[in-house]
Amino acid sequence: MVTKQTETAGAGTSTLEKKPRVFSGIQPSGNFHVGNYLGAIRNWVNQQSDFENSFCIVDLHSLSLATTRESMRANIRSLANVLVASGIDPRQSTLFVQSDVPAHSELCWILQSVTQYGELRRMTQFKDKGGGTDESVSAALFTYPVLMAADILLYDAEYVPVGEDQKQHLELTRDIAHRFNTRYGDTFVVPKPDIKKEGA
Ligand code: LTN
Repeated sequence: MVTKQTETAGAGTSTLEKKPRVFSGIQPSGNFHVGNYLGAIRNWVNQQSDFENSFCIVDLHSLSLATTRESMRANIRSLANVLVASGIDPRQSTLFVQSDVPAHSELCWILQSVTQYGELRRMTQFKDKGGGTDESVSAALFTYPVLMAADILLYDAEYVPVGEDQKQHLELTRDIAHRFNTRYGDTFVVPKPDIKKEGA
């Protein structure tokens, strides 16, 4: 696991701790269960003091499957409640809703220009949800992994806690970051997955 970096400033009168940045995303899909807690949230809570954390309720991702305005609103609110009740401390970490920050959508568009059609078509989660066979799935389901890349790259995150199911998306994020940096100059931190065995 990652160790903290400690920087000593000046003549040693003040010590500035520079913690690695971590970005975590969770969908307000309305089916929060104990598995989410054991697999992800518990770890998020436990490593709050070791990292500079952003916890994001990714409502724009949830729009990729049909929903209603009422359930979206209710799900965002109840997920925020669950996260705070589980021990995510807004004084220590940043907890926010994705759609409140327009830069996620903006960067998503820009990153689409360095993402290949074939890369997205090969995503197993896209195929599992009917992509490639069901012509009526949303285009957002197709570009979903690019929005996820935007989430992560926007915050210079070094680590992203992910389950096995999101490993392929994180690989793509790394490829996109690397391709952008090669084409336009060093811009994005290339993030690493933080995969926990326990609860996976
Ligand atoms: N795709 C993820 C949710 C998610 C995410 C992210 C996770 C959206 N953006 C950025 C980590 C980092 C999921 O369904 N679990």
